[in-house]
Amino acid sequence: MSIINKDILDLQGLTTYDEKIKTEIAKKANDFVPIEYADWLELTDAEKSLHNWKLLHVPDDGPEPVPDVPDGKTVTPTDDVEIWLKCAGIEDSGYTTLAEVMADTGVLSALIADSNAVDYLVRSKTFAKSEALVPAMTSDTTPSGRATASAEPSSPVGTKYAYMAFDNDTSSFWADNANLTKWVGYEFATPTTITKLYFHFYNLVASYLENNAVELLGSNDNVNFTSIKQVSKSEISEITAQYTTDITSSASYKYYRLAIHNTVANATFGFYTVQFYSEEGLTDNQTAMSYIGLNNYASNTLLADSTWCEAICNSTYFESVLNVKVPAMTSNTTPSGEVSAQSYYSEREPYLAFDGNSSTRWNGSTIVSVGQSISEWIKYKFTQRVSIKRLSYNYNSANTTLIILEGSNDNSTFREVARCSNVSQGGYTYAFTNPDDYQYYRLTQTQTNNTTGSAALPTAIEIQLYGRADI
Ligand SMILES: [Ca+2]
Repeated sequence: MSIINKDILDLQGLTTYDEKIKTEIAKKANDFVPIEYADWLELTDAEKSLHNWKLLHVPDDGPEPVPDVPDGKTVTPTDDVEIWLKCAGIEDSGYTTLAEVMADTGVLSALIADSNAVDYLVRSKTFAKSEALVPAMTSDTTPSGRATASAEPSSPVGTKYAYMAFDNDTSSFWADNANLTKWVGYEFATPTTITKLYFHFYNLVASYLENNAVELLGSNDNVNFTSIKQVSKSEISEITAQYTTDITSSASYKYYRLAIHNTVANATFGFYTVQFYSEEGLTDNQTAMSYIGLNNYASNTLLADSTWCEAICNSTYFESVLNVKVPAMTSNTTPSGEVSAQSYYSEREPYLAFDGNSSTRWNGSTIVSVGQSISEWIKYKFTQRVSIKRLSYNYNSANTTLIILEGSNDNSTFREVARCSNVSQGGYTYAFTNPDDYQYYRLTQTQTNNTTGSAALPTAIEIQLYGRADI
C-alpha cells in the first residue's frame, strides 16, 4: 500500500517529508504533476508510474503526522547555515559559513539532498552564492581591515563605532547625527570587487532624506571617491529598511563608503548592518557542482533560477551539472539528429559547425557586403526533446553579431530561448534558464553593419548545446 499526505500538494513537496515517507522524484523532474487528494490515498503501481515518481518506503502503521521541520520553500529566507543544516537533520555541526559546509563533502551532500535545505539555499542566494567580504568585526580594526565612519558619536543614541555596522549583530548599529552626508565604510587589505550590497537602515524617516538617500562610493587613495551605486529613498522598504542590490561595476576599490544623504540638520541616521558580497566561491567548487549535478531536484531548482543558472553554467566545473548534447557530426544526419541551415557556401556544409573540429566551419551563402547586415540560421534537430541551458559558439567573423537561439517542437513555431548580442570574433558561451524541452534548436546569426572592409559570410566554426548531465 502506498500512502500520500493530503497536505502535500505537489511532488516536490513530498521530499519535505522524506524522514517519514521516503520518496524519489523520477528522472524527468521537471514534470512535477500537481496532485491534490482529499484524504489518504492508496496508489496503484499504474498510478505511480503515471505520475513519474515512486514511493521507496511506506510507514507500516498508516499515515504518520507531518514532522515539524522548517519549510525552506515558504518561510523567510535566511542565510543562517545552521538552519539549513537542521533541515537535513544535522545539528551542532559547528559550521556557520557556507565555505565550511563546502569543505565537508558528507555534510554538503546531506544538505543538497534535502529539498528544504536546497530551497533555503536557493531563496537565500544573495547570501548563499556569496561569502560576505567583511568579517564580523569586534572593533574598528579587529579581526582585519578597518571600519571607518564620518563620525563615531557618543550621543544621542549611545556610543557608536563604525564597526557596529559590520559586527554581524542585527541589533547593534552605527549612527551619526552630526553630518548632513554621513557615511560608514570599510577598508580592505587589497582592492576588492564587490558584486552585491546589503544594508539595513537605522531610523528610516524618508521625509528627512534626499531622493538619492544612500550612495555607495569607492576609492583607492581614501581621498577621491567614485560613486558606484545610488539608492533612492523610495527603493528602501519602509517596512524593513533592508535592501539588497547587485553592483554592476567590476572596478576594484580598497576603500568603500556607504553614505546617507539627509536634508535635516542633526537628524540621526545609520545602519544596523552593511555587508559587501563577492559572487566568487560557491559554484566554482567541483565538489559542490558534482553534488548539485547528481541531485535532480537540486540541479533543476538551481538551474531554474537565472542567477544560479548563469553561475553554474559559466563556472569552471559546469560539466558536473551539464554535458554536451550534440554528438560530433560526420554528416548532416550522422551519427544522430539532423543539422540544416538556411543555406551553405561551396562545401561548407551545416554539419561542419557541429563536427568537433575547429579547422572546419559552416558558411552561409549570403555575402555580407561592406555596410550591410544579414541574417541566416543554422539548426539542429534532436531525436527527442532536450532542455538546453548553455550554448557555446565559436565564430570567426570580425563583424559584430547577434545570435538568437530558438526552440521548437514542430519545426514551424519557434520560441526564443536566448539572445546573445554584441558577439565579436572568438569562442563564446551563454547560459540561460530555458525551462522547456525542445526537439529543434535554431540559431539565427545576424551580422550587423559590416565594417570589416571586405565581404563576409555567415559563419560558425563550432557550436555546442548543453543540457542537464543525467537527462
Ligand atoms: Ca567545425
